[in-house]
Amino acid sequence: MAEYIVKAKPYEYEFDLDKTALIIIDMQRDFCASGGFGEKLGNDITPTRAIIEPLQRVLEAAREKDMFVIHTREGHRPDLSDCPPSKLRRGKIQGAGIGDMGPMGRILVRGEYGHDIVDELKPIEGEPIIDKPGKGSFYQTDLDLLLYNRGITHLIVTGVTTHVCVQSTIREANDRGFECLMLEDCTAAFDPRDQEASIRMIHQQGGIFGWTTESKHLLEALKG
Ligand code: TIU
Repeated sequence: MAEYIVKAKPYEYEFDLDKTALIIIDMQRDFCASGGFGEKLGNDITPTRAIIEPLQRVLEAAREKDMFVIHTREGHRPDLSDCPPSKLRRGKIQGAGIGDMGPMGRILVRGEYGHDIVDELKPIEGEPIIDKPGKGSFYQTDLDLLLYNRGITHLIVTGVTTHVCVQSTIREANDRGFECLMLEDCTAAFDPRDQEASIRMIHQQGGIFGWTTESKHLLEALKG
């Protein structure tokens, strides 16, 4: 019998604290602040800002329970040598320009102000930050190793954007055998249609990629 049981779709999600990690994907100023990559792609960033508050509550609860917390950031070396030419090219077409100067420094470049995580969700000591060049958090990172070494089998997945980096990460995790629970109100897409479709895609077919729920159900379970 698992330590915690959470009301979720398509059915209850069960987990043990010491085998579970909270992963917070790309809550960077580049996706959640004015002038960043998200906005340069032509999006309204209201939805990505709106999840900061519920996510703070989940982060606080996870820290209280000593749950393993991992943060990720999407971005590249200053010389962009780790950015595929295809990604650079398509970024430019949409006017976003990875590596171009914006109001928060060079877009999606490591070390720049815009690339860093928003103040409200700042990592604390002991919480690894995974710098990733792609959308998925496993691709060309040591995330797998960190999880394996801690004996993590379950991931509670949050962050932005649901249909891009969150979904890519859940799909990668699913193929590696992790049990993923995505928090619907702690993930955001710029377009509500993408949010809705992403949620359905995760939990359909008996949980083809995992489970989804609202953060209140996780918080209720943790309070126990
Ligand atoms: N474009 C978009 O919606 N998102 C990204 O490029 N990255 C993440 O989702 N983090």
